[in-house]
Amino acid sequence: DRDVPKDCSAKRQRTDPKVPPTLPAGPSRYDGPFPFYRRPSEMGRFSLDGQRCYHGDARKLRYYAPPPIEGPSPGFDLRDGYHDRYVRRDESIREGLEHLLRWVSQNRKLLQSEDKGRPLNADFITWRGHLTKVLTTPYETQEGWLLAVSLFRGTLYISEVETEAARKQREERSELLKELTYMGYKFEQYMCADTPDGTPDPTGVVNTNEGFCTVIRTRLGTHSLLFSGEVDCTDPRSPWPDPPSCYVELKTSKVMHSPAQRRSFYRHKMIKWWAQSFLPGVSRIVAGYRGPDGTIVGLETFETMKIFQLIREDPGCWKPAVCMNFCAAFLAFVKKVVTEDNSKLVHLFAWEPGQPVSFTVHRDSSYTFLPDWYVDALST
Ligand code: 0WD
Ligand code: CA
Repeated sequence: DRDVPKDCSAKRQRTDPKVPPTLPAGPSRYDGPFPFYRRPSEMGRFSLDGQRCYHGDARKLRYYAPPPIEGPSPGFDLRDGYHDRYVRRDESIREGLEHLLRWVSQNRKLLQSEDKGRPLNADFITWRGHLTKVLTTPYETQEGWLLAVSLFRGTLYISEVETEAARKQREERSELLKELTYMGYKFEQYMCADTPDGTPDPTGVVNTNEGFCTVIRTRLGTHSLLFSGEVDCTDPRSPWPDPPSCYVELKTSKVMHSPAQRRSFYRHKMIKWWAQSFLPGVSRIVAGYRGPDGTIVGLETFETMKIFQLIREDPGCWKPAVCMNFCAAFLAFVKKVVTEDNSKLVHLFAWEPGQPVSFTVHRDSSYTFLPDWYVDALST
């Protein structure tokens, strides 16, 4: 009796093969040195046009064209055109990885590996936005996520599944929130031109079907990653002329009036901005501050690599290393769990604030997300 350790039941839980493993997500466990993250390199680009059609080129890339630095505050009216010059993408259409997979299938030669059983030289293929959610998980207190994973010919594909809560929020979005979403796109129109030396045309239509995406290759610890992300514009006069460093991310946020407001902005909003731009190596984020009347009252540029210096002074703030270490741990967890190579098999990883990451297994179900055309294309 005396030899039986007191915590044997807890220990059995952790090692019993019949109990599915989970991954803790609290920040304390991931506090440590910043992990290896290879400088992201651009492998390719594609565009989505006004009808949401794919083109394997940069036709929808726009050029950063800010107002002159000197001179009055811009006064851009972000509400202009909301009722009469707005074409909204149908958000009920779930595209999954479709456009990214089209790029991959058309650029297989660029991704070829030595390994015969593995046509693509990447451990993971996903959208950048999905990885952003993983990075911010240790500090997220509001929204959970669902990520579907399939292992197909040696590569793990990650595709987000909308949670019930997110669907409800999307369907019940208030008029105010809809207008705020539009205002973000309108800001892009005020700040971007169609040609390197052009000027913005705020009289045009805002069409959110349009987009330009960069395809990035990098490595986090032992995980090679291929992901794509939508990019707002490139700066033809950037101090770092090559992509992805020359890209600029545009954001809008409510104008701040006190140090407390700024601290809260750093703690809760900046983490998302940082994660989104750090992942693909976008070097600058330009914030447009909204006044109460919906006009821009000021601009501020953040260098992505310097954001950690802004937050370091605040002991209650998030840490970039925690975000990256958690992401590396999550990818290792996925690799350990998903070992059956089967395009129809889906492991659904689920996370809710305050909980560890867990998963469920789905065979030949509605969760299957790799399209037949893609599976066929990569099997030949
Ligand atoms: O089918 C879907 N529900 C999703 C499609 C979910 C997530 C992404 N996508 C696709 C779309 O094809 C989109 O073009 O991803 C692309 C963007 O991918 P991303 O860069 O990985 O996503 P993210 O970093 O979350 O967002 C970047 C920008 C956003 O800018 P802001 O400044 O708001 O972060 O892409 C736009 C948005 O302008 N965006 C979307 N555009 C179309 N459909 C979507 C979406 N669902 N989500 C963000
Ligand atoms: Ca943006």
